Amino acid sequence: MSARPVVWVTRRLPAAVEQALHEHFEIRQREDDAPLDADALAQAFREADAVLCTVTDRISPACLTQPQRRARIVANFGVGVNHIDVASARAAGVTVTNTPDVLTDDTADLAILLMLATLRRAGEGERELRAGRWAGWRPTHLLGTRLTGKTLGIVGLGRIGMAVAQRASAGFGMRVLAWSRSAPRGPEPGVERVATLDALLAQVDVLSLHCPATPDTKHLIAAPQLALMGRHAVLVNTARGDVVDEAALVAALEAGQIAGAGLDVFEREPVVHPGLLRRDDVVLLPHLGSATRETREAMGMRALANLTAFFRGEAVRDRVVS
Ligand code: 8YV
Repeated sequence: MSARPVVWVTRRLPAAVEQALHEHFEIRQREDDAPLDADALAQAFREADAVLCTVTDRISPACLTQPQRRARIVANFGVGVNHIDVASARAAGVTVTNTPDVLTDDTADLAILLMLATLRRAGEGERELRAGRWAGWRPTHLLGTRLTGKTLGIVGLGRIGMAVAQRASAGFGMRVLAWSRSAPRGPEPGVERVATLDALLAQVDVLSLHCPATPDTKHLIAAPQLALMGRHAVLVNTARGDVVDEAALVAALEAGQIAGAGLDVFEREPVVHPGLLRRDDVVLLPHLGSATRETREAMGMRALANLTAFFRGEAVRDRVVS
């Protein structure tokens, strides 16, 4: 039997995905699901023809440019590739793929969940109830803010930004404004593009981030931008922690410059700024954007499809770097 390509799979994946991977490839994987450290990752690139990685793996130049590297493709389980040194991959001739489309709906759903949870004080209410502090219904108890009919500002109008826009406009009658560096991919029904980020910030009730993390978007939302938002406005981030200056966000919340935040991603995951942890006006989730059984399985199958196409010499659907 001809040798099957060796694939290092850095984390445990849904069972159906692992089974399908075993059918096509010789799999190297840790049993215990602990993330690989820098040395183990570099070794994986020496041992395997491909590395199937996730957001918890820092794919550094040391992995990609080492002379003993065997891997020719990095298949990312996820759409964001900010943890991969894409420039080094390009220079070294290593293909990088991702898993777009399949996680769009779940991530957009989670953004809406965070908008509602933040404005309607869901986290605060649940904490109160579980702590036995709920004294019963009263007309003025835990009053939040209505989402329906408000103005949403979207930063980054790609697939996920557009899916959030549709939900907000069709489901919640929101006015949807967007600022994006990318040109429209097609019609953008229900969305008004705004020329500058500053103009967007000044108008929003809810600001929702959907841009990738790149050197250009690092701390895109920092003290000056938070100062432009209204005191009633809330920030929602399901994109990447790096897009927001977390220390500036804490300062803005403490100063009452904005009303709250709903966050699924953080600058130093899994560490969360202590200033966020002690606030009641923020809702914090542990990077759950794509975390449904359906989507995690679809992401795995998409990564598998990219790998099989690559090793068959066929067109690879989701090439980030060729
Ligand atoms: C993934 C994500 O769960 O796809 C992304 O970019 O942020 C998440 O939905 C994560 O990247 C897994 O690697």
